[in-house]
Amino acid sequence: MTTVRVVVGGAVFDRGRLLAARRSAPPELAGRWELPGGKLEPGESARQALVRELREELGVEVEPLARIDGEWPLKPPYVLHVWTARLLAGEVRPLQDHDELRWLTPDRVDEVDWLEADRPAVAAAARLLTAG
Ligand code: 523
Repeated sequence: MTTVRVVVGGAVFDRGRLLAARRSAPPELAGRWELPGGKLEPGESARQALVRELREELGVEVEPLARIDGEWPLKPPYVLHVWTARLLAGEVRPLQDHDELRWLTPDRVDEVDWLEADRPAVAAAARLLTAG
């Protein structure tokens, strides 16, 4: 039996918008958009992993807020969990893994080509933003 391993993605909010990040690698994912994040390291909580990944990839500090209900399959043994997060400090820059970043208002989240696994969480995040 294989235990699932968690990849955490951040639905990062700032001033009523959601952050979308375009992957630059690997080739099969390049050009697709995601909620930025990555794999949990041993001993790390999802919140800790999210803070670390967004610091490394985007150069910002975030505060994880709450998990969005659900778990979405990735390449086994990985599954995607998504947390909402608030931008605390810094300006997002594509330091690693991404070549473009975009802040989307909730009515415009469908304008980018999200990775399949991210779509339900993106829709939920947009509903949260719309509800204010
Ligand atoms: N996804 C995905 N959506 C999403 C993320 C953060 C990741 O579908 N929002 C997928 C993409 C990869 C796998 O999850 O197939 C691992 O994500 P990755 O490469 O961002 O994780 P890292 O950065 O921890 O990976 P390593 O560079 O391998 O350590």
